[in-house]
Amino acid sequence: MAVHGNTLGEVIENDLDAALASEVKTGLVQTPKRLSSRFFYDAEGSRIFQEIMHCPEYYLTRSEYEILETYKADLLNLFAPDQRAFDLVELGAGDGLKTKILLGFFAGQQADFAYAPVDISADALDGLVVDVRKQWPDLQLKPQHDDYFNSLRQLSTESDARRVVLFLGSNIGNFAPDEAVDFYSQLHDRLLPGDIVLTGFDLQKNPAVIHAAYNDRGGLTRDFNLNLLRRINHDLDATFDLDAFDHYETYNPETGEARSYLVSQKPQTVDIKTLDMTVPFEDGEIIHTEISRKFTRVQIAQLAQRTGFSVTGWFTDSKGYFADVVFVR
Ligand code: AVJ
Repeated sequence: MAVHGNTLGEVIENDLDAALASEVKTGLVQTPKRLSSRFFYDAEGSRIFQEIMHCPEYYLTRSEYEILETYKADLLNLFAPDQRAFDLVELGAGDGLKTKILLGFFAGQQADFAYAPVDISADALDGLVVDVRKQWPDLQLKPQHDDYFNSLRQLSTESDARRVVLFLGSNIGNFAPDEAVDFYSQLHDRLLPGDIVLTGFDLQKNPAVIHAAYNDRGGLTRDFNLNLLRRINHDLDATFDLDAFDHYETYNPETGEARSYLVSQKPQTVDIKTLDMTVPFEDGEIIHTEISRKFTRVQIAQLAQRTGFSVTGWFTDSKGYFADVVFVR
């Protein structure tokens, strides 16, 4: 990993490029074809996601914003009942819009904490760092450009500070059920007794409300999904015709899974020049790109129990759409 003449940031960037190449190489020869949603977040993808968070159908952000605003004092009491120092590690921080509610309140209460945002998007992370430095110049800031699993390995248990891990925004919804169990098990291994994980879970509700959130009339979710093809064109010198694919969304209320697909609008072939690959598509053929899982209260309690955590706080918005849940190691 010690590559001379490269900054750490560039090395990680190259790892992520290599990861996209291997995802395309394996995902587009499978049946059905698939590409992981973790590759949505280049600069343009992060920008479109910020627009989604403001769109009328995407209730998740507003629900969680309400929860954090309403319960920020209760959360601080859970994180630092004894005024002890804590490290606030945020996985998938993005633009940190919601977290800033907590940062502002905690700073105002003179809480003794450092903020360590982690994100796979360098652009989102850079923006967040500039912003936080400007608003709270005295706040200790330890940004990390990485994916969730790598960042877990970096979770330091060297200092006496309690670790509080934030995993907000229903990012957990992108995991398959066994991946979620694996993720919390790994967190359990890395943390010490008394450490905390605060997770934002989108709850199962009227299926029409959920379906609309991923099929907005303004077409933002469509642009977000199609941006993955634009990114592959750009990063891997490919020839996807963005007008020849469309966005398709399903929500299955029996499984709690919203699924996003890209659908080929005609028989066509796409060249991926960097990988020396030609990919054929039939008319109507799909690429599966994302799962956004919705949870029941029972599933959340079981997830905690199976991975060795106790649930010590449970906060929901006034509509009961979303829950921010406190797990203690
Ligand atoms: C950022 C993963 C929480 O699944 O709701 C938004 C991403 N996808 N619209 C979600 C997303 C389509 C979002 N997460």
